[in-house]
Amino acid sequence: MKRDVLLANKKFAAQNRTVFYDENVFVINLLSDAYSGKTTILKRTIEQLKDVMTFGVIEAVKAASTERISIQNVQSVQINTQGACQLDAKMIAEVLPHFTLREIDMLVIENVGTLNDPEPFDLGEHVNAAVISTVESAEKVIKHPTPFEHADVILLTKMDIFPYTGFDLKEFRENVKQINPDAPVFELSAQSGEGFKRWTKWLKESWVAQTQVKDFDWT
Ligand SMILES: Nc1nc2c(ncn2[C@@H]2O[C@H](COP(=O)(O)OP(=O)(O)OP(=O)(O)O)[C@@H](O)[C@H]2O)c(=O)[nH]1
Ligand SMILES: [Mg+2]
Repeated sequence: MKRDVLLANKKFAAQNRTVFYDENVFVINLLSDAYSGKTTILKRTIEQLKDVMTFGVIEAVKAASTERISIQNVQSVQINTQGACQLDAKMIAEVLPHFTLREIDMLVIENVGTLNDPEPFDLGEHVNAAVISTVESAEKVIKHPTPFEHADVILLTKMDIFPYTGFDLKEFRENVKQINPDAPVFELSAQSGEGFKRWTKWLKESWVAQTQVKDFDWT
């Protein structure tokens, strides 16, 4: 059963990857527990890079009543997973026709789900970003390692309140090194903007490396 689900997902993920390649869209998948700070990171990232590239957003929610993301000049679509804890590649494939993809450089997918979940489904994305905030526990990285093990990049957010939350930064850094030593880690505050210069630079470089961006102005 599980194998069938994974096989079906693989087919749609490959299909999505082909679409992203053909349309030259760079895709990032944000994964975290509820309220970690995905939407706030997404908005600040777009704000910071909007003069350099164009964005699209897929926002996954578990309930129909959730307010939609609205960012000026950004195409966005909301997916209601009807309670499902994570997006799968078919859900993404179904909404792609709602976008004018050739006008989008970077598509940001805000996933739903908890970090307790099994291995995240491949959606056809280029970058998997696991997000954790300083309101959570540094232990989570080893207690619920799957999303961190599979991450291409790890974002620790809400650094502005880190002095008050008791979050053990040293333990977090050690745990990340143990679980996924190759993943770049960015310590951010989506509220103050701390760390965003480095994070958006990394994102731009990944975009350039993985798509056919031409005449890119590095200034
Ligand atoms: N202090 C502080 N608060 C933040 C930061 N980022 C987000 N928040 C707050 O944390 C709460 C959750 O942020 P969201 O960005 O909505 O988190 P989310 O992961 O998108 O939440 P869901 O989509 O509901 O799972 C909000 O009240 C934000 O204002 C940050 O960097 N610092
Ligand atoms: Mg959100």
